[in-house]
Amino acid sequence: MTKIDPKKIFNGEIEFIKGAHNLSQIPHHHYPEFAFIGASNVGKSSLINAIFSQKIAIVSSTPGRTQQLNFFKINGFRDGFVVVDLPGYGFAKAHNKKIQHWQDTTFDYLLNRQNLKRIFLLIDGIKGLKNHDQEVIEIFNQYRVNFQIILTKIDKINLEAQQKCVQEIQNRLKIYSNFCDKIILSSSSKKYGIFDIQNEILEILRHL
Ligand SMILES: Nc1nc2c(ncn2[C@@H]2O[C@H](COP(=O)(O)OP(=O)(O)O)[C@@H](O)[C@H]2O)c(=O)[nH]1
Ligand SMILES: [Mg+2]
Repeated sequence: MTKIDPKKIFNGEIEFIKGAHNLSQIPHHHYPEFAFIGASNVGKSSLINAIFSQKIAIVSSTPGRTQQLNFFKINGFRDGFVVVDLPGYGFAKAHNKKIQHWQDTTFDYLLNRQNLKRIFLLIDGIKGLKNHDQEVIEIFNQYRVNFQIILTKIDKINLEAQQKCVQEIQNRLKIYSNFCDKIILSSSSKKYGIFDIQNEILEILRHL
């Protein structure tokens, strides 16, 4: 069992490795990876900032870097691990060639990456599971890729609505064998669920 210091990991040094526009630009390395994906505006940048102490998504939201796959190296665990901030989806249809291109690149990455240890799929707690989320889940299912759902912005909905949202997602997704049914409820603004996500990452690292 590897000894891990969460403080060192989640408050430690972060290094921007690369922004990839296509598959050939994706870095080759052996570090374990954790990817974050969700519709645009779901709260991805805010959540990543909350988990990793305000350093990552500043870079990701720099103009020109939002539509690429951003790779960040986190030190403090063996020789490090990598967080991947993926472009947001949810545009009406990928009518635009550029959007289609980075969506293809994103899925090529997600479906084929050997060292990808967990995909966190963010769902807006206010809106619930939308068709575009379901479409992403269908693709994961088709390729037998595991994912874990994080509900965001739960500070905006009451407990009853939170439970209803979780129940609804669980009912709709129980047919999928690759669905990790532990749904994490989170709020970046109120710092809910941040420890749960950090623990999820630590558990995976611990068992590598
Ligand atoms: N109430 C609330 N609003 C949030 C939360 N996280 C993000 N937001 C808001 O949602 C909007 C989109 O957030 P952002 O992190 O940029 O989303 P991204 O497009 O997925 O990266 C912003 O106006 C944020 O202030 C949250 O936990 N609670
Ligand atoms: Mg963002």
